[in-house]
Amino acid sequence: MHTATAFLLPSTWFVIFSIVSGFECPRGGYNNQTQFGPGCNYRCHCVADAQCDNDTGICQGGCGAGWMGPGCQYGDIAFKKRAWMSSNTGPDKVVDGDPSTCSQTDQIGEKWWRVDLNGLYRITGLIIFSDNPDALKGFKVRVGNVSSNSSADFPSTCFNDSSNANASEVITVLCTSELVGKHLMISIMDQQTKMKLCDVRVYGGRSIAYRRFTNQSSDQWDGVASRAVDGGTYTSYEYNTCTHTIEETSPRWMVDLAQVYYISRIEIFNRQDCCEERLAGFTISFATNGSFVMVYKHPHVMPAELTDVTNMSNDKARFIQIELTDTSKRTLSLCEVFIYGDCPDNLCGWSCEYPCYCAKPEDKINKIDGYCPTGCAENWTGSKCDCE
Ligand SMILES: [Ca+2]
Repeated sequence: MHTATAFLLPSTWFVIFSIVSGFECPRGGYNNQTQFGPGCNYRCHCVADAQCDNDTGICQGGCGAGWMGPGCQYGDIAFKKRAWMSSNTGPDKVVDGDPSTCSQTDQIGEKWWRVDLNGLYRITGLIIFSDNPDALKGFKVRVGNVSSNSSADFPSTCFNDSSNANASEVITVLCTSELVGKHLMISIMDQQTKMKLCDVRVYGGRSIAYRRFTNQSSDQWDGVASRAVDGGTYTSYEYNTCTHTIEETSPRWMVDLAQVYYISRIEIFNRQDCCEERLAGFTISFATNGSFVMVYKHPHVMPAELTDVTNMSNDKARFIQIELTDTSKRTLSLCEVFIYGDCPDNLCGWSCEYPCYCAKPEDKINKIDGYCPTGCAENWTGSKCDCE
């Protein structure tokens, strides 16, 4: 008995305490953000920064702009991207993160709405908000690689609503297979129907770096490594949310995600009050436990305020390092690093801590709860497909 008690981690006690007392996670991170979950180390993403459910992250008033999915923990890769529509009635209203603003096509010919994701993404699913679901009867979701108004340029089909079985004001669409592309189109052919869309959010992986353990090669001007995962995205150094090393050879910053994840996307916020050029040519390296392997090198030009890296040459990591590898002495400064990914195949949970064997593991978009939309793999049962 004594041994078992000794192995209970402090975070376990914390969870037990929360359940018994109805304890609500304190605000934390930069600017006292709302938090929840194991160890209160997850950030709520509710409309108006409302407090989410302490255990699940669910937001009563819905997910805030740019967020979606279980516990509002998944980033929306369509948010504020450039969009077009077959009748020009405000395609941007569909990617403004506000389900109360809608856009409708006219009734002639093929009706479509499309978005340029501005990068190559793996597309697994999306959520469509429409206040008139009948206006989506028979919709198709397709993915392509070129910017075009012709559905023929969207050769990969994510979903085909042939039966209109999904009629609802909020439709979760799971692609029949994982697709890779830069552009997404939603269209209907029914001549009698106008197409109306209020919001389209495309799954871009779950936010996994917030308040994780960080380290860097040196500190200067109080710019400690943890400032890059504190949730603060201000890009002026005076707001105390950017990191800063000394000027040195190969300055580097590292985060430990505490678990191996599939990594789909990394957003890096660069300093704007001065010195933007310092981040030019940065590299990203991944390690699962041993040595780092470089998966991305930024071209040697001044990075924008926000760099969205999606085309990495490897996809699994527990440790992620950002480094300036030139031979000259340089200073590394990062204002925030958002890392998006999900648990490896057949693992689910907040920390990927339990097995979940779905019929099609690549289709899984809710690895937090462990729900298998395609049913369980052979020989596995249970609501989470975790019983052999
Ligand atoms: Ca920050």
